[in-house]
Amino acid sequence: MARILFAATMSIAALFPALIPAPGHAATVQVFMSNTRFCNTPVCVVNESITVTRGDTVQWVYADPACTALAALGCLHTVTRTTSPAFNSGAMPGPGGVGTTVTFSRTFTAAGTFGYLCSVHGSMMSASVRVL
Ligand SMILES: [Cu+2]
Repeated sequence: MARILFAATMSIAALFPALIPAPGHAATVQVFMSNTRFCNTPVCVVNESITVTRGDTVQWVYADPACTALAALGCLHTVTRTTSPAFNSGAMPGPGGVGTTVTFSRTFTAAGTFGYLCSVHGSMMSASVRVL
């Protein structure tokens, strides 16, 4: 019975590799939001995409010290993808002062490259998550 179960599991893994979770521990990988960009370091200069492993969680961190809670529209951001797998942080206001962060997280379970943008700033503030 165990042999049959093992063989069946292996066949499913061979046919549908994207459905089988990657081995190892899932990680949380941060993407930072500042200067109307998404990037991999706390202070953004240009948009940067990120590569993660299936099962990992991406946590967007909005900690731009130039934006405070009552800042102008330019400090409002979203993390938005409208096609599958869709996700939307909703409006993320300014972090409310240095030392306070606003975050949004999503776990990626399927392989692929998933573009997203800030719905306030459009393509100027856009990047992608590549899931291996
Ligand atoms: Cu934005």
